Amino acid sequence: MEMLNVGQFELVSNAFSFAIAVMGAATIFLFLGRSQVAPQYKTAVTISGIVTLIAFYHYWRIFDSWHEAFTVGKAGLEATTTKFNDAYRYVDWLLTVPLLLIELILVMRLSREETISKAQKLAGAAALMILLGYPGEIATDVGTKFQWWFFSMIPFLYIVMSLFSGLSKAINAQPESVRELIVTARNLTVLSWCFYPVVYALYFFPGADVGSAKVATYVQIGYTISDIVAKAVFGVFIYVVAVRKSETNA
Ligand code: RET
Repeated sequence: MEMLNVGQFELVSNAFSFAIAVMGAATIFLFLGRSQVAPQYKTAVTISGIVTLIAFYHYWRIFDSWHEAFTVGKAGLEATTTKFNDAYRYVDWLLTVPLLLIELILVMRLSREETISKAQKLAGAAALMILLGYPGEIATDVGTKFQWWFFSMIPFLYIVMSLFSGLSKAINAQPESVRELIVTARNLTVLSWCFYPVVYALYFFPGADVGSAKVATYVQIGYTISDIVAKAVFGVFIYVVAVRKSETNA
């Protein structure tokens, strides 16, 4: 791989550090906010807090791994013998992505059977999507990257389609005062999730080769911004939905 320059190294390092702060703060906010919502929404808010807590831990590890992989020498950035560990990110997603979907379903208060069946299908597809993406993330040639991207897109599109078609019935059954919020939560989920396959695909753009330091920098920053939106911003949003639903007794 082409060596990053010091500026790129520091930019990514600062993005990771920012993510640690956001995830930590969101965790505290969500755990404290639990007391503000009706009992039937406490689980959804707790899950939000657990998602940001898991991310807080992983960003800490990612930050450390980044600093172990490079040192700033007199002549610029140097690679150490330790490789940056991309697996922290994928382990994080493997845990948090199914949880985020369950959270979205829980806040809708569907029947028990519907909750279980939707949660199983969506969480299973989400886990499959992450597992299929990993071999491509660590691959060093575009062909292999593309192949796993394609495989991973299948469960991804299944999830997006289920969120739009399968859940629309459930959404229409929501009390009017919160329907719009739930639709926004669903849209925020889909929108924030769409960034991930695009960030991954930056390597496929014409002129961007797999070894490029610039693309590697964009990918790390792209995933970090996406994670902040998908976990912390989304978590706070779910909290707002829960507060609103608690007020209207829905
Ligand atoms: C990968 C591989 C390439 C194809 C696709 C991907 C999708 C990743 C997604 C990740 C979502 C993560 C979230 C984390 C927040 O906690 C794995 C990059 C489709 C959608 C929401």
